[in-house]
Amino acid sequence: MAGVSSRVTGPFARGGAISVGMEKGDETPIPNGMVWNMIYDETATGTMPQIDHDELWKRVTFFLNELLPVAEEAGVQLAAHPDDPPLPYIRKTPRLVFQPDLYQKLLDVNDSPSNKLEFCLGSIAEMTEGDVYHSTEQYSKQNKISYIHFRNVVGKVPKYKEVFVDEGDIDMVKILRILKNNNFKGVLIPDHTPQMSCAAPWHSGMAFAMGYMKAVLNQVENE
Ligand SMILES: [Mn+2]
Repeated sequence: MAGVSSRVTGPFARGGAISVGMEKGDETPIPNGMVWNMIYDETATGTMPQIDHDELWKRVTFFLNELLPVAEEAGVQLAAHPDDPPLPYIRKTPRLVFQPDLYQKLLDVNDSPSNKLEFCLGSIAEMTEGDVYHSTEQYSKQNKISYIHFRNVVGKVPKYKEVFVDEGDIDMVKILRILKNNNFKGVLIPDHTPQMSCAAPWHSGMAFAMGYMKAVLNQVENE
């Protein structure tokens, strides 16, 4: 559980708006007594034992096979976010979905209708392989996208920057057209945003993203 790692903050978005990015991976091992950047045991010593990708996939397979029947019965969807940042290892721990095709591997573990994706456009665009439009087509066509993190970035790991939704590498309108074409009925949310220079830096960034989303949705719905 490497948590959020390897991030840098700076004036990376339009107008020098403060945002986050990545310059290089973090190779320091995770200390025992820590999970998701939180220390739960201050007396712990040493670092977490290392496992490989095979062991990670064995564990997630067990987890999904146990939980999915219960989720299905309860009408709940389990939606997997890709790794952020999408690198094979962070802090000496293996990562699960750091290339677009690994999403297919995750879906193929169990064909339950509750086994779905939290499709983060930013993280997918940061991946070194594949293509965000192809992935959107591939996974929306299978009706496996539960909801979408509708955000934009410039660059790929290990060097990228998060930017405003309308200034990154991804053509967001093209994404919406693919979703419309595949009859996507899930949810879009803004996810991260650069911060604006005002009393509510994050919230105004989110408001901008929401307004942009409403506008492009209207445009594509009326095409
Ligand atoms: Mn996300």
